[in-house]
Order: sequence, then C-alpha cells, then structure tokens
Amino acid sequence: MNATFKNDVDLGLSAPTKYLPSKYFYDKKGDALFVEIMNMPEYYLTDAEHDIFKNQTLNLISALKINKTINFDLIELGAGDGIKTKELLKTLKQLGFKFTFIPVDISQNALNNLEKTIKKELPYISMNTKQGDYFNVLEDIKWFQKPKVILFLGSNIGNLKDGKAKEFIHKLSLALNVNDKVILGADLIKPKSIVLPAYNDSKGITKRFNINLLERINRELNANFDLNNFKHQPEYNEKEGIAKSFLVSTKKQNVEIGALNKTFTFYKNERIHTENSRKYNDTIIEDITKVSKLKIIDKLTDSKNYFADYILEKTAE
Ligand code: AVI
Repeated sequence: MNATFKNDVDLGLSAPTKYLPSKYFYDKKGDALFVEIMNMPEYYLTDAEHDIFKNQTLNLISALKINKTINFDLIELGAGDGIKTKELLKTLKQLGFKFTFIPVDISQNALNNLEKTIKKELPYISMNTKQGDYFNVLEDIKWFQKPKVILFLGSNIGNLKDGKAKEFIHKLSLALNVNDKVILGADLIKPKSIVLPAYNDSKGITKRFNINLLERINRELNANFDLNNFKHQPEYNEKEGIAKSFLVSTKKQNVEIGALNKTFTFYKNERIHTENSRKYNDTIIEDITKVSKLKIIDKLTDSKNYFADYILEKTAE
C-alpha cells in the first residue's frame, strides 16, 4: 500500500491541476472521522439509506429473488460501520435464509471494528472479512462458487468518476454469474441547499476529514505540509450533480515530501481536488450500467426521495 500511496501522491501533486485520490482518506483517523460524518445531522445520506433498509427490508429481500434452499454469499464492498447492513442480516436470518456475510474494505481497521460489532450483536451470522481495494477484490470474488448478492451502498460509487464507475460496474458484472444480484446505493440529484451542507458541515468535521489526507502524507511519506496553510472548499453544481471537495493553499508555499525526495510548490489559491461525490438519477445509472450485463430490475427510495437503492441483476446477454 505504501508504494502505491507514494506513487499516487506523486502523480496527483505533479499534475497541472493538482489532485489526491479520495480513497486515501481512510486511514485509522479518517475512518473515525467518516463515522462522525455519517452521524452528522447535515449528512442526510446515511439516514436516507437506513430508512430504506429499516422500513423496507422485506421489499428489499423480495426484490433479490433469493432461493431459500441455497446457500449464498452476501458480499459488501466498502463495508464501513455496517449499521444499514445489520437490518438486512437480521431479517434474512429470521426468515431462514442461508448465507455468509463477506464485508470487503480497503481499511483493515474498519473491518476489525465491524467484525467486533457483528460478533457481539449478531453472533449467529457466518462471516469472513476481506481487506482490499474494490477493483482488486473483484478478481478474487469471481472464483467464489455460490450465488452472490453484492452490496455497494452509501453512494460509494459516487466517489468514482463516471468513466471509472462504468469500468467498475463492467468488472463487477464479469465477476458475477447469471441471476446474481447487486444492491447499488445512489444519492439522488437534489437542490444545493440540501447537498452542500452535507459536505460543508458546521462543526468542520468534513474539513478535518480532508485535512487528514495532508496529515497522512506528513505521517507516512515524511512530508512537511503546514496544515494551517490550507483551507477546505466544497462545491456543488446542481446541473452537473457533483459535489466536489478541494484543499486550497492560502499562500505561496513549498512542501517537501521526504519519501519522494521532492519539493512541491503551491501558489496562493491553488487547489488540490480531493474528492468527487456524484449524485444520480435513473438516466445516469442506466448509462453507467449500459456497458455491462447488469440490468436494473427494481428501485427502492426513502420516504423523502433523497436516496435510491437500485437492484441490478446479472443477465445472460
Ligand atoms: C464514502 N462516500 C460515499 C462519502 C461521500 O459522500 O462521498 C465520503 C464523504 N466525503 C465527504 N463526506 C463524506
């Protein structure tokens, strides 16, 4: 991980328009900050999807058309704290379905926390954790023999640019067998007055989440970012439907990254693009899935119509 991290930081900060991949937000401190974000009143995404998982659990399960007599793998990509998934796990078990829960996350720390809670609260669930990058993990799950239900929740897909999201859905489709299902959580396009505060909270947690990326570079790559010389700048363009986060250099400064043996210059007001969080509608989801053999067979939304869980099925052609 360290070598890829080093290389990705070098690529991003050497680009004419500087950027850092948002997947590196999630070290131990970043995981804890993300849990805080999910609990903030402004971050409506968690409550909206939880509403679907809690109040429409039976609809969700029937949309999956699972054969009760067959054991299946329930694989969650980017598992996080698993609060929503627990609703589904509980009900599936109560209804007598047979399955193994396989949470996958880039962060071993997030997986350890999740394993602890599941073992404590739902000890009867059979569970195997898997650490890794989603794209790489797809190569492994391809070989799993049992029918699969993939959970890709929380609008995690929104952190991939549309081209990458298409590539990911295509790869996911290749890792599945006909009739396997995907629950794809997608935050829906809505007014700026609702979306922007979710990425610009009053307590500054999202700011700390972004700044932690620079702290992580300081810690792991022996750099000397002065954290006071950068501010967080979120944006949301309703027409485009993408929330974007930037770190802005408040003055002209040089930063040394020891592990790269390089110095990077940041001009006053120069931005580092740290994250895209895309919002969706049916047309965009159809476009993203079009290249693959995953077809939309159902869609559940929360009571406010903020968020959707699309049910996709792998088809033969
Ligand atoms: C994980 N992901 C879907 C979050 C999002 O909404 O894009 C990450 C996040 N970034 C800032 N706040 C939350």
